[in-house]
Amino acid sequence: MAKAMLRLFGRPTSSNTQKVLWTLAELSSRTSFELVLASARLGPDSDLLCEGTGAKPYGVVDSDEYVELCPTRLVPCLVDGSLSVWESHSIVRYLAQKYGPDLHLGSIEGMAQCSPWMDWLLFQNFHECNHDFIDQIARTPPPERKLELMARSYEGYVKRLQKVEEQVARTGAFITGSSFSIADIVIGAEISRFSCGMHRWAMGPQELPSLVELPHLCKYFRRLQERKAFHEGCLQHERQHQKLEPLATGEMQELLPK
Ligand SMILES: N[C@@H](CCC(=O)N[C@@H](CS)C(=O)NCC(=O)O)C(=O)O
Repeated sequence: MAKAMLRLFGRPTSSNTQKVLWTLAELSSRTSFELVLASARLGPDSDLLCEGTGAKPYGVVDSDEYVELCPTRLVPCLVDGSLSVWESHSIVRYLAQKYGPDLHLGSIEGMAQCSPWMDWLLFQNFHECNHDFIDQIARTPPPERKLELMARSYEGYVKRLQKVEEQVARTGAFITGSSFSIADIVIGAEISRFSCGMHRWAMGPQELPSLVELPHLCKYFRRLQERKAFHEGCLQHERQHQKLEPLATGEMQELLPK
C-alpha cells in the first residue's frame, strides 16, 4: 500500500513539534511527510530568540493561509489531505488512531489508558517550566541568563516528574504498563527537553542546583533511548538545539549530568 503523504508545519526546536516528529518516526513504514519550517519566534538566522536579536523568524504562521489551518497560529500543525489538525496531543492521537493503533495499545480501551496521561501533562502545565527553561538555557546568550528562572523551572520539572517516577516504578516499563504507547511519546519529549537542558546548563557558566535522585525515571529514559524513533524524531533534535554533541552509536544519555 502507498504511504500517506503528510505535511507538518513546525520546527525541530519545538518540543511539541518533536512529539509529532517522534510519532511520525514510529509510523515511518506507513507515512511520509514534508516538514515546513514555521515559527514566529525562531528562524534560520540565529539559534537565539528572534524577539531578542532582531533575526528573521521562519514566519509562515503569520499568513492568512496558516490561520485557516491553525487558528492559534502556533506550531505544530499537521495537514493530511483536506484535514488540518493542530495541538500536538490531538495530532499524536490522530496519527496513532489512523496509521498505527498499536501506538494506543490497539483498542479504544487502550486509548483510554494513554489519553489521561496526555491530558494530565497538559493540566500539570509543563509548559510553565518548559518555556522559561528552554528560553533561558538554549535561546539566551549565556551571560544574560537569569539563574532564578532556571532554578524555578528545574524545581517545576522535578515536582511534576515525581508522578512519572512513581508510575514507572509501579509499571517497571512504560507509562501505561508493559507496552510503549503515545503516552510515552508526549511524556518522553518533556523528559528529553529536561535532560538535554540540564546537560547544557552543566556546560556553564551558571552553577547547577543540587540534583535530586530519580532512579526509576533514569531507567525509563534509558528504555526510551532503545527506540530508534525516539532518537530520530526527538532526542537528536533537542541535543542539536541545546548544542550538545551527537551521541555516538550505542551511547546513552544519562538523565542528569554527573
Ligand atoms: N498546546 C499546544 C502548544 C503549541 C505551542 O505553544 N507551540 C510553540 C512551540 S512548542 C509555538 O508555536 N511557539 C511560537 C512560535 O514558535 O511561533 C501544543 O501542544 O501544540
